[in-house]
Amino acid sequence: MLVLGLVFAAIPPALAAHDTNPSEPVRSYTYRLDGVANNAPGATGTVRLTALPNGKIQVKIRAEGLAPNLPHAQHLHGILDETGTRFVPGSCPTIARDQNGDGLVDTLEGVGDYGLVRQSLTTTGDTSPSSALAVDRFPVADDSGSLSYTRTFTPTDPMVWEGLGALEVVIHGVDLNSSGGYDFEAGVSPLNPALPLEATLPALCGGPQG
Ligand SMILES: [Cu+2]
Repeated sequence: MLVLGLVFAAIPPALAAHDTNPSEPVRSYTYRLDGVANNAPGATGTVRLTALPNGKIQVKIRAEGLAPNLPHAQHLHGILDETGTRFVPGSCPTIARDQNGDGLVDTLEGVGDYGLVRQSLTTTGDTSPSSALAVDRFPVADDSGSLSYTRTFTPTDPMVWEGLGALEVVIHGVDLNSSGGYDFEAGVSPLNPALPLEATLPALCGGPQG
């Protein structure tokens, strides 16, 4: 009895709910990724998010027009409802969110639209929000600014699996002055002054409401 209890306790509620319906279809969401406001003109892409029956999530991204040969932090962002137990559909910020008048929408200025980081789309290792700025574990765009990414992982929180269709995909990193690197000419990141604004600026965004 004790062993059985432990086994069941280990199954995320989202999965346990599906025990009576083994034919539950795989949920999949495909979005276009568009440049955030005026941050990254010419950047574009697509993403496919899939909630697998085993509680894992598969993310497939193809993007182009990004800063070449530079790492691009990328995340699933989400807005929780007032109960804090489920995600409500997010959206992508427009230039109307530019509060400091610099002509850009930085990561924090967009947070009201897409919410906080819920999952870090790293290439290896941890995918939790604590890896949000793990720049050495994010995909690097190639010579022509293209990026492709596929990873299947167990989400940090079962809520992410359950609410996958409400989350936004955000890809960061813009080389504003085409210097070939992320530099401090445009200032520091609002997330961490040790990082340039360019490194965390949202470049592409896509989700259930654009
Ligand atoms: Cu992000």
